[in-house]
Amino acid sequence: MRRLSPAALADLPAGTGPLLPPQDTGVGIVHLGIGAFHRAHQAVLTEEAMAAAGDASWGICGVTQRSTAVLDQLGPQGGLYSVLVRSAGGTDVRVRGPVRELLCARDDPAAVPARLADPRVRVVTLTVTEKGYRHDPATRRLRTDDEEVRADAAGRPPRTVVGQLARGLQARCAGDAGPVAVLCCDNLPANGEVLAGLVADFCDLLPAAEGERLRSWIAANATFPSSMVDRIVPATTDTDRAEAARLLGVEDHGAVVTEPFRQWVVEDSFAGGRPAWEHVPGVVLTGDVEPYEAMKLRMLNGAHSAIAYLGGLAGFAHVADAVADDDLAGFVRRFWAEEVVPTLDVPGGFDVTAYQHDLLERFANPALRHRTAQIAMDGSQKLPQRLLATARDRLAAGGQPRLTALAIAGWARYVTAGTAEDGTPLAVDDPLAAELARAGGGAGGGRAATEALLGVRAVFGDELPADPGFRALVLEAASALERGGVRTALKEALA
Ligand code: CS2
Repeated sequence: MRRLSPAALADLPAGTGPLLPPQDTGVGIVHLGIGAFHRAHQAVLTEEAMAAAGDASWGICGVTQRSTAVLDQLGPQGGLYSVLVRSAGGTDVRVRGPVRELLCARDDPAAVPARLADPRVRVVTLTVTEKGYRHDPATRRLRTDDEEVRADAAGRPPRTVVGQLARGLQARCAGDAGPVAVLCCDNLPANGEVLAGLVADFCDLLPAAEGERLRSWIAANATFPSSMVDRIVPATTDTDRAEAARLLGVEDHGAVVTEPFRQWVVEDSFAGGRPAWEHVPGVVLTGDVEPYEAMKLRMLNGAHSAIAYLGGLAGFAHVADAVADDDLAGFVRRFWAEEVVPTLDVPGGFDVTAYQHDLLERFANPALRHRTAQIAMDGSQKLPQRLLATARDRLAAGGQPRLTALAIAGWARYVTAGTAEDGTPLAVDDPLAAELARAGGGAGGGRAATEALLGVRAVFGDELPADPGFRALVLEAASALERGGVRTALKEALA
């Protein structure tokens, strides 16, 4: 079968082509971390904004950090790829064309700061996952003892994300390339502010005068808006690519799969202008993203992680199957209503009851095939903002966050037990895997392993594990998991 390419666009089925002629689209955005999530979320919404406003100057130069897979997928296709939007009712497909250039940072590290210094580039977006920032999840500061960070600060062409940004901003300063906004789109609370802090931490590693010059250029010329991003995007499989080919009549190596829902709440603070996202359904431009961020991270992502660990241990490979289980669905409903919602400062006019109902429906989407193992990845980087923040706030308010504690104990068991309850091996894919194994790996996933993991400061910090109430709840849940597995622990926690 013929492969998707600019030349093949003329033969696509009606209504499935890009909204703008790709060849007329100029690059105004550099995106760091061009994986499936970016292609199904910001890239789509940006293409729609360009089409709505008739402004084709916000095309995207996509940077992949290490993997050349995206280059192999999209390069020969002239940056084109299709988005399959799946629901119980069927699949909608459309080829998207906002990605105009591709770069691999590993193969050409000097090219990234150079690209960031183009005056036509006015927005830099990022989806590099939590671990990509090389920060300490508990303190949210740059790990300035990280060898790669130090090597970047010493002056080599940068290989870390924060190094790339800092060197790119330095190159903009040197070339007088004008103001720019750096827009973090990862699942971290106050993500813009945190990223600005990481760049400032990097400046501290530079020779004093150089660091100072960059800091003052940034203060005058760069903004770091926060944003909350939401769209479920499971990893693409061969079956998905086969479906894309069937629907389009061409082979697409870069296809991505997602759900109908999409949301992007963006702090409207763009030093160098921005795409007209206000025209796009699903985008909210606001002065304060924080309430939305906390809500989404604690509700959606918190429940996702709970389902990944407890569901994964109980042998559920997919989210939709896990929430079809009455005990797990009951757990999720009560986790939200009794423990998460009371910690939220719900945005004005927002219906948090409807939100819970809709979230459970999204999780139950039978067509998405979202793997629990995919969500389980990098738990050390996800736990603080998804589960620990809820536990901390509930305890401070005098509550007993038993269900949150069970999810945390589920994580500890998942990363130390070796196998699920049916004997299937559980892989631990986490930047702190070695440290987690050192701390609790020999203990077979039981209460002792959980107790040992509470000492991992990068995840738990100092205060929470010292709180006797927190320890008691987590260890009680760990004992229940050890005694009778997920089923028993759920029943006890819900009793
Ligand atoms: C998921 C998220 O993999 C994960 O950790 O919880 O990717 C989730 O699907 C998105 O944040 C939804 O917006």
